[in-house]
Amino acid sequence: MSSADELPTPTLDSESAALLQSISSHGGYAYVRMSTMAAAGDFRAAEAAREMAWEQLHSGPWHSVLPVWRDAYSMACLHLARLHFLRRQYRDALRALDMGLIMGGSLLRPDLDRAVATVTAKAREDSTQTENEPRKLVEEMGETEEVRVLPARSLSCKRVEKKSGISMESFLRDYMGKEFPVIITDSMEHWPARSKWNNLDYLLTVAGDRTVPVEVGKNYLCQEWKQELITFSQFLERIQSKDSSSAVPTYLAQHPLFDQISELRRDICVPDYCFAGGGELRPLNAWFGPAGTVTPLHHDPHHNILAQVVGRKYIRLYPASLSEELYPYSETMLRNSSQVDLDNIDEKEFPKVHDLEFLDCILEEGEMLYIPPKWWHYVRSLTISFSVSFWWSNNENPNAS
Ligand SMILES: O=C(O)CCC(=O)C(=O)O
Repeated sequence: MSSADELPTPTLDSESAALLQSISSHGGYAYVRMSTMAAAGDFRAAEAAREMAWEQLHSGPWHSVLPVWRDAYSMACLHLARLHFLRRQYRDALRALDMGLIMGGSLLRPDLDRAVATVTAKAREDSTQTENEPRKLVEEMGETEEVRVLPARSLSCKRVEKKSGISMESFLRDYMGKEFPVIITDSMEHWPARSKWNNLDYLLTVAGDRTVPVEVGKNYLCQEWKQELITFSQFLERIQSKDSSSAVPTYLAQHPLFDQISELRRDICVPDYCFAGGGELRPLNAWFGPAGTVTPLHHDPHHNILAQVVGRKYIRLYPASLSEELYPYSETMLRNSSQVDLDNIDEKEFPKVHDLEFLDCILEEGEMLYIPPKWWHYVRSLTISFSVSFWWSNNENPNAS
């Protein structure tokens, strides 16, 4: 075996003894035994160790899981990935590494990231290149049929203003300072993502074998809604299939995809506007799905720039001052969501909603929408759509969550 067959894991090598000791002190003797055998090359033991850590992660509410078990989970994923890599099972290796990145702790994250880069490079080296015409994710878009399925009164009130060439000064004074929405039309031309993300082959090459969490169902307020872990290529297949705009879309929503897949992160640029006011940038989120995904009416505590990279979306906004009339849920977890289903308003139960004034828009490819903190927003994709949200907190209120 040459060193080229090995996945380097320097953090694991230096932290392993201390981590195993800590796991022992929390009663994880069986895990320690399996993990030690895995480190010596025992594949079954690696699977067993990962299973044991997985059980610990699911033994109670997520916030009460001991951090040491998250690191134990990453450790087992690294062992498994290493053994898959030796057998040239690159997809399996990537799956194990992604599970470690998504579910594991922070201690071994540098090793997981490094291993992803090594496995990806090796897999590409081994695969044969084809030079066909690039396949587009979204074809040329005209007026789409989905415009007909917009909520009642859509596009009948005031539209969000579209502006080009907004200076930082004007953004601060006229929009962020006044907490008023605006669409910026010309700030994304230089993003590599603008040309790359509509190319199916590019997406498959950089991310096809990576595992990502997706949401399946009408939206997160519905009972039948669930989350799944699938590969990016399975996800792309699903969103392209003819019935993808049916009642159960698959949505890669509010996921920090760019922390996980660095090649996609390199395709985007943080808009300068996000640094206006000296606040702190939050993790960037991806919103990628077929036509017909709906993010129901809700608000967030942060400033937000929602950048539309591929496809188009309908967005409706109500100011924070109308919260009372939008019937927020009373449960703590859902207090930022409205009970009103804009696609099917129950006027008897929610009589105040119908006549409320709102702002709305169709956010086109290459445009960015500024959504001020606490503004209610409803979002529906009209085509296959890939957006990125940039949240940042105010200087005065960095801990808002
Ligand atoms: O694009 C979406 O579906 C929702 C985006 C959103 O809610 C946000 O950026 O806060």
